[in-house]
Order: sequence, then structure tokens, then C-alpha cells
Amino acid sequence: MFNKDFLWGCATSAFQVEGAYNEDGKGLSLADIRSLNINPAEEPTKALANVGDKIADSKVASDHYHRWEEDVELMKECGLKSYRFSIAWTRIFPNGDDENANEAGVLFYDNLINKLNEYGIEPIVTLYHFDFPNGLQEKYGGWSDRQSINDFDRYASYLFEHFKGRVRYWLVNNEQNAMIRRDGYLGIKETNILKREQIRHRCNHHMFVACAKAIASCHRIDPEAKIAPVMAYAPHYPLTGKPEDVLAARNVNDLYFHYMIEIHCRGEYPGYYLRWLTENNWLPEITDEDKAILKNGICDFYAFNYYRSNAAVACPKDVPIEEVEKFRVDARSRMLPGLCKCTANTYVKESSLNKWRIDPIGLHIAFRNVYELCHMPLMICENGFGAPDTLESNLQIHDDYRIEYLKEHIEQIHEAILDGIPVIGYHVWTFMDVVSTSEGFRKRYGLVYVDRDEKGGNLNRYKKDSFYWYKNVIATNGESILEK
Ligand code: BGP
Repeated sequence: MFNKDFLWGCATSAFQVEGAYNEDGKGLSLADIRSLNINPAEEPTKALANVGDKIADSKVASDHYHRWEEDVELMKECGLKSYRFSIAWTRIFPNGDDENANEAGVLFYDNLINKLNEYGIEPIVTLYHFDFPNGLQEKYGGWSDRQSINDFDRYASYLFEHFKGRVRYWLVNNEQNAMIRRDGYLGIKETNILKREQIRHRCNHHMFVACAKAIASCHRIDPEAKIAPVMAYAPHYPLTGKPEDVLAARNVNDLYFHYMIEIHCRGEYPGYYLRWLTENNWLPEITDEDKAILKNGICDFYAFNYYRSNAAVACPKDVPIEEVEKFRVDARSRMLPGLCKCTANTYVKESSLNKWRIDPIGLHIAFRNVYELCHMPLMICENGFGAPDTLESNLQIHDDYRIEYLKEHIEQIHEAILDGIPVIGYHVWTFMDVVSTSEGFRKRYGLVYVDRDEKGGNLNRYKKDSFYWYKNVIATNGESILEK
């Protein structure tokens, strides 16, 4: 049984849904730049080559900035209990550290949050979803400089004060562990591979300190509010029973995911992580003040995004650094020499629609792994199925594949609840179609279709079959799934 207060919701992020990327005083963010493909040379991945004007970018996105009222009406019709979205830092402070907040930007979120509150839809607000202000990047190099910690805290504190009493759940940042693997989101231009990796870990550390500082500010400014970071989580299984492969899987889980939980929930870097940084000459400066901030900024619950699982095998020590770098962003084949190499899990079926190895049981395992480390209430902030949808001539969209995916994952949430794990909410990625970070509008996730593609489109909204299905799940508090 799902608790009667269970937050059945949907999620989006500012740069992927809003559009109006330079309207009403908004400044440019690194996510805008990456999406607009202004500097493709900085992140020459195959996927990125697909993003940009050819597909539809953050300039217009789903035009939520202009159509938010229509979108919220649809959320009400669907019966959402919560809506997870992000505030664009550059709408509030266009350069990141402006003296005064940009009134028009603040007004947009005032209107949105007030309407959600009026409709009884819990606003769950991410402070930072990949969109660091370009102004601060140009001024001092973004997260690589310590000044970013204070600037983020100032921005976060402004929002805690302004929305006090109107926002009860804050999410600090989205998928820091995914972000530090993507140089475009960190504005890293360094070409030397070793130095580049050192910068990534420095950025990572500053983000941890900024996160803890913002959590402490939230506790001080609005003690009633709850706050947590959001991690990208994919459990990795040993491909075989060989101890070397079992340890390799453990290494992936610890070095990509679990170390974060320790820092966020215990306020300390775990030994295995410090050892890994030190042995590779990547250890950033960690001051006594940093350590105190980390200890003082423990989150109230833990949030993660889950899409699929993966497998791991042992990896030789002598893999050339160029090879490691080549597969850095590809979660399906990345490696850490001497520690682990990710590989496809042939025991999990591959979807012909999007080539994902879909693993609902992996979500149950994820809950057990995460809860074991944090013993805090858990929230799923993203889970969804990305695929090209077909808008039929009668304006219907029959996305039974998405319904199947969501159903199988919600069943596993129930399994976790039966295990005694306090799961407080679940958010489908996404409510309406948004610009995918890897494939623009070619890959859709929404319960609501947005008529937009590389040729343009009228941006009209059409409810997919999954919209009606999820509406029924919410109306029955999950019983419609469990009783079958
Ligand atoms: C997560 C991000 C989201 C979203 C999602 C799907 O990592 O938090 O912003 O984009 O992945 O990924 P993609 O858009 O690349 O399909």
C-alpha cells in the first residue's frame, strides 16, 4: 500500500522545458551554450553532435515559459500531487552574482508556484539542474573556483527567503555525479587530460561544499522546509561470480554513486574515495573550513534518478589514459583502470525502441543499496522512458511501451515499501516532452506530447495514452497497478 500522502508527480528542468532563453532579462547558462551548440569542440561526443538547431534547442524548448498556465491546468487534470521542476539561476541573477534579483524572472516562478499551491500540487524545486551561469564561468572559471560556493549559497538563500512557506521541498542540485563527467556543463576548456581530470574533481568538491552550505542556509532560513541533493543512480552488477568482477562492481557502485551518499548524509569523504583521488593525483584542496561545512550541511531526505542498471568486470591497470577519456561519458563502457570496467548486462533484455537494457528489479536493488547507507526517507526524482512517439492523424499517441516501463518500475517501488523503506515520492520524467540532453526532441519522455521537432511545430499539447493511465494510477493511489 502506498501511503496516503505519497507524492505522485512528474519532473522537468528549466533549460529543457522553458525556452525564452534570453527573454525578460535572463542570462545565458552553460546548459544553453551546450544545447545551442555554440562550442561543440568542447565536448565532442557523438551524442552532442545531434543537439542544436537541427533538432530543437533551449531557445524555444517546450515553450513552457509562455504556456505554463496551460501546462499547470494539464497537471491538475492528471491529478499530480507534486511537480518537480528547476529554477534557472540565470533568470534570478542573470550573471550569477548580480546585486539585485531580476524581477521578471522572479515573477515567473512566483506565478508558477502560487498556482501549484492553489491547486494543491506540491512544488518540488531544484535550485540547479545543469545550468550554471555563463557570467560566472567567464568571470572566474565557474565551479573550479571557490568563489562559486558563496555565489551559489547567495542565490539559494535568496530563494529560501523569497519562497519561505510556499516551497516545502528543495532539491539542491541535479545529478552532480553525471555533471562532473560532462565538461560542457562545467565549462572546462583544459586540453591536458590529467589537468582536466584534476579540474573535474575540484569542481566536484566545490559543489559538495556549496551543497552543504546551501542545506545549512535552508535549515536556518526556513526550518520547516526539507532539502536534499539528487543523485543519478544505476546499480552495477558483477557480470560473473569471479571475485575480481564482484569487487569491480562494488568499485563502480562506490566510486560513482555511494561516496556521494556518505558525503551528503554523513558529512565526510569515505576512505576509499580519498584513496582513489590521492593515488591518481586528483585530490583537491579540502580545508578544515570545508570539512566543517560538510558536517553542518546534512540533508533531510535522499533523492535519486533511476533509468536502468548496468554490469561491471575487472579492468587492467595499464589502460592508456586516452582510452579512459574516450569512454568517460558513456555509462555503458566507461572504466577506471585497475578498478572496474562497465559492460552490458546480457541477462537484462534490450528494448528495440531505444536500446536501453530495462531493469525494473534494479530499482528495488537501488532502494535497498541507497537506504542501507543513508537511512533517510527516499524520493525518486526521475524515472521514465525516452523514445520517439508517433502523433497519429487523430492527434492520439499510443505509448504502451512507456506505460509498461512505468508500471513495472512502480511495482518495484511497492516492493521497497514492503521492505520497510520510507519512499515519499515518485516523479515521472517528464510531464510534457522536453529537449532531451542527448537527442533533442528525437527522444521523448512526456505524458503530454509537444508538437515540436527539428522542422519547428506549433507547440500544441496532446495527451498521450500514458497521461490517462498515470491519472488513474494517481486517482487510485497505486491500487490500479497492484490489484492486477
Ligand atoms: C537525466 C537528467 C535529465 C534528463 C534525463 C534523460 O540524467 O537529469 O535532465 O535529460 O537524464 O536523459 P536524456 O535527455 O539524455 O535522454
